[in-house]
Amino acid sequence: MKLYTVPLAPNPMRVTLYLAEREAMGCEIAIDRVIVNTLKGAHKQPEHLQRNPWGTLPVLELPSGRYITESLSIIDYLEAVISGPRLVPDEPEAMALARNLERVVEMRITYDLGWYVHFQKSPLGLPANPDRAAELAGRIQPGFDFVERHLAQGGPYLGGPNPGVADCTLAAFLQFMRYTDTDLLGDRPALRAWDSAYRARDHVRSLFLL
Ligand SMILES: N[C@@H](CCC(=O)N[C@@H](CS)C(=O)NCC(=O)O)C(=O)O
Repeated sequence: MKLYTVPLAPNPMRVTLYLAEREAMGCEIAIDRVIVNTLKGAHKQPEHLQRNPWGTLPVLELPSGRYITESLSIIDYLEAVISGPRLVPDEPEAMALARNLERVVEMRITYDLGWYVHFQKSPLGLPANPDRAAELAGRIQPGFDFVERHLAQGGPYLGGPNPGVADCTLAAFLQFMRYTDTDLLGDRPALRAWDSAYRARDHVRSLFLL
């Protein structure tokens, strides 16, 4: 398998964090990583577009030669094919709650947060739009409130005692937020404590550039 990826970008980073979590759990993972230089526009060149017509990253090339082009689908596939301890629980209710949490984090926070970064200070050089950035910053706040309440009920990870895909997703996008030198976390002590503790762990610390 080959993972086409790029450092810092949040969707590639959520897969990187997912793999680091599985490795830390003792899983053996044989994946070649290939950096596609988005700063030089390599993701929009024919070589990458034949892998993924959307010209985005990450992309996983399967042993069959086919490609998976959505980060969450890549994670689902890796959950299925890499043996050993997994991030998503087997028991149906726990599985549904973990998947639900990940979807809420993505739909209520990280989707808008990604666009916030681009309108605030885009690493890809997209034009800034302070009004759109402010609007998105406001839209994200209820999602952060939800996570704050959620962590106050349990923790230390978003879904309880063990790291899950929701942690990988949120941590990846908070790093992306830091690229803008702005901080949208507000007065939310549980969320801030989770953010610091998640990034400080040995097997992920070196993966965070910001
Ligand atoms: N829904 C996709 C989104 C992928 C995506 O937008 N990736 C970004 C990096 S985080 C990208 O490649 N952006 C470059 C572009 O859209 O030109 C996923 O979850 O993988």
